[in-house]
Amino acid sequence: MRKKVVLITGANGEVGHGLIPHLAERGDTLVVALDIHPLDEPLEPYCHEFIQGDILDTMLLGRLVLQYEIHTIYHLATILSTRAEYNPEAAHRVNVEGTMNLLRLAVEQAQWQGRPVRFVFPSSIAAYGLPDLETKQRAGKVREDQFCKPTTMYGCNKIYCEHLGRYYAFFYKQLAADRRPDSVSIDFRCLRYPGLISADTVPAGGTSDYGPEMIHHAAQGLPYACFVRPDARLPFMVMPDAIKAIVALAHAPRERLSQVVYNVTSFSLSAEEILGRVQRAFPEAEVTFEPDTRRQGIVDSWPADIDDSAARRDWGWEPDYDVDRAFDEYLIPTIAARYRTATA
Ligand code: AKB
Repeated sequence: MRKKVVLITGANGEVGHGLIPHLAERGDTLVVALDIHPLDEPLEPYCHEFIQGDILDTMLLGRLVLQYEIHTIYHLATILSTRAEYNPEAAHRVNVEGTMNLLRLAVEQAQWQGRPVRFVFPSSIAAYGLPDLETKQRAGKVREDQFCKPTTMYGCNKIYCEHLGRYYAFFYKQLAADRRPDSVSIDFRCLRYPGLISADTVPAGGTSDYGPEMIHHAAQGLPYACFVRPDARLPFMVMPDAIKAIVALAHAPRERLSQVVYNVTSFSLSAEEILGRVQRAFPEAEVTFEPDTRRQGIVDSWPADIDDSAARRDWGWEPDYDVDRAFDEYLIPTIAARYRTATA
């Protein structure tokens, strides 16, 4: 008998670090984790199996299917926005072809199992592309269907994969002779994250990274040159809420979901406002603003805030952390303790 499992790709990334312990501790599922990099040791006890490998390796994915009955996939593996600009074609391979491989695996699994396989996909505010700063300032909270003209390879990949998920869920091989209207497919669910900030990990290769980097540098007593202007504004969310959101969407009753893609957010802050909060906690913090016009351009094309009312209405989304609680009860104490322990 093949074991029933949840598959998590990109398991060693920031979201994986929060999601794996959370799912394992729920106790109702076995986690199989996949990442191109080795898994950090503290995550090992939470995984039924860790496989080091590439989502582009179709042989490896084929072996997985032989071994396990996968009922849910959290497809977290991705190359983030800044890194993707250095090698857009490689990013396309991982972000799009990798996602296609997993969608195909999910459809095959669903057909074998005779029931839909849940496919949970984190998209991002990078899926948006606002034409200029003035529009960004005027736009306010942006809905899922507005300004979807991304300027980055990562953003293009994300929005295309949102559409691919919808295609695989509802229209896959729609002209095949043996396709019946009730044929089993995937249950694709997607959320658009804002910039994420974790107390436990530092992101790599993103463009919203100045937020977490500023806090982590200050807590270690390291100088930080912020690569955006003080007035650069993005929506953010702390990692416990990111985990809460993805798990809540994954478990929401199917009949409650009126759309495929949902915005989720917690608070919106400018870089200067982040610095204010950092300086209150770490008065010695040495932060300068040295905007990189090209990375700044990407931030300027992303919305200052997003409208998550559909997620609130359909599946009861509500963040636990507003900006005060995020900094005062989660980020500052956890990050400060982390580096105190590291230097003790
Ligand atoms: C990035 O900056 O690339 C990510 C994102 C906003 O999706 N953090």
